Amino acid sequence: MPVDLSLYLVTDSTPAILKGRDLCTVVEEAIKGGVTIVQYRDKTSDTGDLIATASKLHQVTQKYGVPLLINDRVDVALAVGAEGVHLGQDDMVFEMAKKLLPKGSIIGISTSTVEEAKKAIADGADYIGIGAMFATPTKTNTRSFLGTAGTQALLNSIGDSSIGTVSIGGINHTNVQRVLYQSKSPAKGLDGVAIVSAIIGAEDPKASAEKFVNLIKNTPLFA
Ligand code: TZP
Ligand code: MG
Repeated sequence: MPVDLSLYLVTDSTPAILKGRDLCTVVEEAIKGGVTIVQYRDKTSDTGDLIATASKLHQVTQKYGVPLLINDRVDVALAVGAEGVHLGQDDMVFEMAKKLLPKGSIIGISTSTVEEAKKAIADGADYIGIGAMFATPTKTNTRSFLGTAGTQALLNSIGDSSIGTVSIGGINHTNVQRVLYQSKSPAKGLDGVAIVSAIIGAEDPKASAEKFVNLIKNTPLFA
């Protein structure tokens, strides 16, 4: 069964976003609100802490049957038995990750160009994260902002590939329908949106996720 990418939560542990709250509690609330997949992304913790947090998160996600992916770190995914990984262009190459992870693991790749997207498809990735959609304080080393037109152009180049697609970067309640609707290309639409601060940083992560679910469901032509 293909993975449900429709409301893809990416975590953030920085104080500006998490605001001293417990990450596992925030993620559990978000799942109760309708998040369909979770990526643990933590650019600062050391390996021991990454494994400890990933393991706790996995207990939460497993309770709800939601896949947990680990950003950057195949070793951490293996250590906690996560459902897969999300890899950027500078991380472990796809072939190596595929070889190391158990059969059936989910591998997603960050892409911001047509070439990167085509390579991910040729490799056999499960999905691509396309970004950044808009400028965002959550990730400041972004190479380019695609906007809906750039995202649509990239989707156009994908043709009839069955690879999953999610847009990431600066997506919130106000723009999510525009992102899904305006990015739709004749070749391919987006399968979902990846959100960090608009859910993790929300005062009520469950209510925020619920609102996203409703907006996504009611976006014209989003199937
Ligand atoms: N990759 C591209 S933009 C981004 C990542 C991880 C951060 C998106 O965060 P937010 O808070 O949803 O704008
Ligand atoms: Mg990375």
